[in-house]
Amino acid sequence: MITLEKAVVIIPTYNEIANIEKMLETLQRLHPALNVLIIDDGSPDGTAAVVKSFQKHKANLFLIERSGKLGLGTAYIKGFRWALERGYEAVITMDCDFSHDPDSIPEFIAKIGAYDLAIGSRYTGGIRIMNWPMQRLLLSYFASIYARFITGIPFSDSTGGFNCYSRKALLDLNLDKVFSIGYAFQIELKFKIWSRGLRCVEVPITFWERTVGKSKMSRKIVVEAVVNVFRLRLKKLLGTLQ
Ligand SMILES: Nc1nc2c(ncn2[C@@H]2O[C@H](COP(=O)(O)OP(=O)(O)O)[C@@H](O)[C@H]2O)c(=O)[nH]1
Ligand SMILES: [Mg+2]
Repeated sequence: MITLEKAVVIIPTYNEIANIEKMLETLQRLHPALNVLIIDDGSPDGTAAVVKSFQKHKANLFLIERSGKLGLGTAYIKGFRWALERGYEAVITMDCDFSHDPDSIPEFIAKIGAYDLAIGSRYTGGIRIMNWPMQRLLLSYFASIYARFITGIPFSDSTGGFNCYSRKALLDLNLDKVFSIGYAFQIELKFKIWSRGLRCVEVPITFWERTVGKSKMSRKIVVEAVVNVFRLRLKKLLGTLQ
């Protein structure tokens, strides 16, 4: 059983001033022993400054600052390397906007050991997404179906961002070869871990649309996902998936 001291939650942030303080307070209240790493991409709204002031009274809160908005995928890669260097056994990925319920974190960590990847799924046994516009829901739902159809990945929610990786999964992955920059990153990692024969499990979650701040979803991110799902399939067929 992995303890919270051996786990870290990585939260990428871009302009999350409306959420960051509440998120840090919530994590401290619910799971004080859990390590927290914020990866901020130079948010013009001062998100990083809030993290720094919080660091004065939370020793296990860490911050990596990057110079500009470089994408969710590259932020996580940076965080994964950081976590591996420090010997953590479980790494949780979570958004800063309370779409993912921090209460569920221990449930994810408890799966690691028996599994190498715990996937938060909004679509097992029904759809559990609150307050998303129908358009966005359909986009996400069909993105998962599309990824499953093209790549054969057996998960009901391949685009979700609330996941937990074992140290072994991150070591097995060739982090240098991850090519997705935006949200396609979520599909790429799940596909690669599953393709390597590592043990994966889906954990049912409820997703709540953010109540404050803005989504960073863009057309560019969608196009990247459509193209990269094909690239994954092709690389596997050609035997060049790394
Ligand atoms: N560091 C970093 N964080 C990002 C970037 N894009 C999005 N995020 C963060 O990733 C999480 C998910 O993004 P969000 O805008 O909520 O996307 P949505 O939930 O898909 O609408 C949030 O915590 C964002 O602040 C980025 O380019 N860099
Ligand atoms: Mg969000």
